[in-house]
Amino acid sequence: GSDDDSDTGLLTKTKPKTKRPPLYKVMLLNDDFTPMEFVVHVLERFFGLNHAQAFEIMLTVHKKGLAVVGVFSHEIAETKVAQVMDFARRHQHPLQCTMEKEE
Ligand code: NFA
Repeated sequence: GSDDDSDTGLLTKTKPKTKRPPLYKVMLLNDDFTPMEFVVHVLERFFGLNHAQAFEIMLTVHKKGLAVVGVFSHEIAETKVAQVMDFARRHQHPLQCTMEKEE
């Protein structure tokens, strides 16, 4: 709305800003060693995808080098990345999962 500036007496517009928190893309990166079935399992287990959706995204990562697997708040994105990285490490697969702020 318009606010009266007490110093200058000028009317200045102030934006009615309803600030939304930033969202983060969680991405999976391709490598030559992690088995395809393991990636599909990760996508089902940690991202709630059905088998067909998980297989499709796994193939996109395999062919394109990476894919966005979900968009979350900072806290949820960090948790997903940590869960995937820990699960991959425990199974001795080099699968990488990263997050990036959405533009
Ligand atoms: N490129 C891997 C393979 O051929 C499969 C893979 C897909 C790995 C997606 C990581 C991410 N076994």
